[in-house]
Amino acid sequence: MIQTFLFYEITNSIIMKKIGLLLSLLCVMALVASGQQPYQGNNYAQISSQDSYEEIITKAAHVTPSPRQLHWQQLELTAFLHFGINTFTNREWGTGDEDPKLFNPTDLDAEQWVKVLKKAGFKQVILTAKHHDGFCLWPSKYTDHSVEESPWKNGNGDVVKLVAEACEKYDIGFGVYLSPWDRNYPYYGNTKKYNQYFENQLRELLTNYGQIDEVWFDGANGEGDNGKVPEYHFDEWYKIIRKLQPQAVIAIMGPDVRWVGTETGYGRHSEWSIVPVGAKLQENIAAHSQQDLTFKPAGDMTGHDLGSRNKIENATSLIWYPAEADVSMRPGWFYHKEEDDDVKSVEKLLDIYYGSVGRNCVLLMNVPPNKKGLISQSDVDTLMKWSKIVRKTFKKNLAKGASIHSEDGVHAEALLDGDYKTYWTTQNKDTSATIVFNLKGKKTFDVLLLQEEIRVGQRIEKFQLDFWNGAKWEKITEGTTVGYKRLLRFNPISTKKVRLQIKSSRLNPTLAAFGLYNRPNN
Ligand code: FUL
Repeated sequence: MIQTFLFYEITNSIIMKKIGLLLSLLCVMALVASGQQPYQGNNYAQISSQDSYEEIITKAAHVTPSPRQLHWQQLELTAFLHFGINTFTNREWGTGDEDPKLFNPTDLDAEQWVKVLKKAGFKQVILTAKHHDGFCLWPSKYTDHSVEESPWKNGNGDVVKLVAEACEKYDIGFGVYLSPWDRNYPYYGNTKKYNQYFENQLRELLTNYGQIDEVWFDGANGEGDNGKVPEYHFDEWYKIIRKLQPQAVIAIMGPDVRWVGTETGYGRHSEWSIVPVGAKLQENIAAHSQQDLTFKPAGDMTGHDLGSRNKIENATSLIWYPAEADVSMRPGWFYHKEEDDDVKSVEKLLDIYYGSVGRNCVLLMNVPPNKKGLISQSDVDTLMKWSKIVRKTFKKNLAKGASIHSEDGVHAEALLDGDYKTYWTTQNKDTSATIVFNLKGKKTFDVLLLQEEIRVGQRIEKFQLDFWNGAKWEKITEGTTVGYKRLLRFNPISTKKVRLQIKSSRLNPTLAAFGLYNRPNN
């Protein structure tokens, strides 16, 4: 009986597994048949010397984000938490010889950090697990320069763990900042020893703290005591991350997310996510194309123009490499009491929001906890006021319910359905288009929102919004790139009819969303 039961159990579980497998196969087949294959992305294009100018532009129009880049882009708002030994020494860049005993937050509450940030609209947080001073916020087995040597919780505390757990509890993403520059490690100038040390610490972070969604490698760098800078084995580091946390994006000195180029929180007016790959990266990319990009960081990403036609026409290959705009809400990255009165104003933070999220970037805003181990109440108040205004502004799309006319356009209803996965596009060869919105009565608005469907590509190069003044069309505003999201502000307009002209696009344009909004007065 037992045997029969066991046999039954085993065959049953095998059958169940087979049924499960069959069902998933059927699902994939159904998706493929319906044209909805699981999204893969195509984030690299090789350009051959035979390609004509038009062919290069068409190739650029087909470069798209990898699934991890797409997920990251859709977060829009991520928060930086600069916290560490500098918080206690009142420095920005620690020297590495500070006494770990100085690290002693009296009321550290990682749940307060995460709750506040989530409430303010952030979808992910990145903690400075190790800054340039080499002081580890987790009890690393490989150094004494860590929380383990501090009086905090008698050396039994682990800030990385507390933040990781809080992120899981409140369901937001978690990332780690790990500075390649380490001013404490005694053999920093020794390439072999240092890479071994760094990789050991990277592995600790990627294995002991659940899911990691972003790994941030800072570009700031300096010499060790012997006057040498070790050669960083980036390829090895990337491999470790891809193996242990394949969903994580690698930012700044990494292949998935680029630094916008300033620490002001603003993107460019024309912010392209498709950029040429520097010649140095060439061999590596060619070898890894479409599999798992592990290439050396791109060269200078701080220029004024990174992805215009001028830039790509001479490129040898192109990649999807979107921008992250980092900025601190305080003058410094770490908390300093004397800066309490210089916290950025709500108006400034709003301007930064429009200048980053509204310019095809992800905003990475730094909110540094204080010496107590809490986000100061006045910072909390500023963040709450800021996020309330953002929420209020985008609560009601005043274009909703409009009747839409777009010659040669398909799926115009997708522009207003609030679903990013559906999109309007054109069928003809002409890459320009006009869309007219007959609003549901007269509306007053002062913000335009546009979103391209980046799973298809980033293509729009020039657009203009007009309104009907009762007798003729008049220009409200204009712009160049759109990308994942473009927001433009202008003086309030009251009208019953608007027109969006797409004047130039690299191929058929797409739009997943069109919105008109009215900013609240306070
Ligand atoms: C810079 C660092 O040197 C700053 O201290 C800070 O961490 C900032 C985000 O990146 O390169």
